[in-house]
Amino acid sequence: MQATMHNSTREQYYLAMEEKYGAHNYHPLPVVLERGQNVHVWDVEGKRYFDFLSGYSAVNQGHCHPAIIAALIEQAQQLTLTSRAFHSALLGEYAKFITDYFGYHKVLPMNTGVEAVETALKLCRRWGYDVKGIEENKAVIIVCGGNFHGRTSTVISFSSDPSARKGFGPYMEGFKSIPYNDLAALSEALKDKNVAGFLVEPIQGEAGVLVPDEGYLSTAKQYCADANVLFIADEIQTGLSRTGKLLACDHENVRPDILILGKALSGGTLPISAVLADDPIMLTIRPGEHGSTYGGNPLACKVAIAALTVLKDEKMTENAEKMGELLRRRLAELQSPHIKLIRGKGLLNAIVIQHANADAAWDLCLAMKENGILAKPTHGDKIRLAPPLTITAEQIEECVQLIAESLKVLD
Ligand code: IF1
Repeated sequence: MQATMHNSTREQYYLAMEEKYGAHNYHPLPVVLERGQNVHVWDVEGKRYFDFLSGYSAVNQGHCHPAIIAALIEQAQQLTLTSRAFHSALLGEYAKFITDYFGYHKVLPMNTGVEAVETALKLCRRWGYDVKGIEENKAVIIVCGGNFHGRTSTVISFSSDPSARKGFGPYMEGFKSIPYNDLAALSEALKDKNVAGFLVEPIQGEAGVLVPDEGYLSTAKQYCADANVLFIADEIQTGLSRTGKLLACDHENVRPDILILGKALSGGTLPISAVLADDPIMLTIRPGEHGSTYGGNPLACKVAIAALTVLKDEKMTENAEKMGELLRRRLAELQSPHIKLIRGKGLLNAIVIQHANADAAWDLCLAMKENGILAKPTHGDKIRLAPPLTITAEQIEECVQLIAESLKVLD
């Protein structure tokens, strides 16, 4: 059992209630939060923390961004849900806004990220049959080892992580897994004429912020085009300015055939996701063939417009680029014997811990919590460092000092 620090009575009260009445499907850091504002969150004892997880990149705009909350409140008092049985004034406005914003013909609005991934897979298969001419039920979609695309039964079917898929079979067919960042493996897999698409994270988040080689995405896109295969980018975590470009694919000027967005599309207020594609792909799904109760609801439309607007108006992409450079540089200057690697793009970064103790990353996160900065390990020895994109240089400097102080716990 990993060590947890002393809990206060209020904290103990909330932890016990969650333990007793909530499913045990997570192992959170022992901290109970009750307020968030910009780069900070506060626990039930009123202690303030820098949030270096940002809701796994759902809070790029900072907690409770005033313009996003204002849009949420205004629309919540007007009309929240019509279902798609009827039209709403907001959906057309939002569809035009987001397709102009990213440069695609059409958008299919969904809610959670994994629903958008599932939607993209269905679109890809349908295109494979109706346009590419693949024999019915024979479509294959290439995925990468180390992927994380969500937790539905289909999506975990092609996960390479035993903890995500074990005991949830039988699994969905029609997926071929290849090593990430391996163009030879992609080229080989694309020889199969039944391949309809290639689903890839431009940077693998959960795997520990794995940044592929320069040129990987652009060459992969070219290979897919040559093989008449759809390049599907899952930008749920890497998109929306997180990596210092509007989309991580923009680092290589790659335009995905299908673009998947989620998380920060709502600025961390409610689940909003989207699939963007051009007509030859999007129109293969016809009325009544796909949807969801909340997909494209007026509240989500209004909030998403506000969330996308502030990214641009407040130059969060540029800030992510600059602050990410500063963060990685300052971390390197620590020359800590406990940090094996520092990697990332923009403000999607991770440090890889090297230490005899297998719980070192967890212990470091506990020490960081005590020092007022929240982060959590991924896959044991990696700690994701991903603050909101509104963070300032002074705050980066302060946080690096807090991390330096915390690293002493590993001495
Ligand atoms: C958890 C991970 C991150 C995602 C990408 C799709 C989805 C996600 C690239 C699905 C979601 C979340 C899920 C959340 C923790 C977090 C996560 F650790 F699980 F893997 F960020 F890396 N594509 N990622 O990152 O989106 O359906 O959740 O809205 O499940 O614990 P969702």
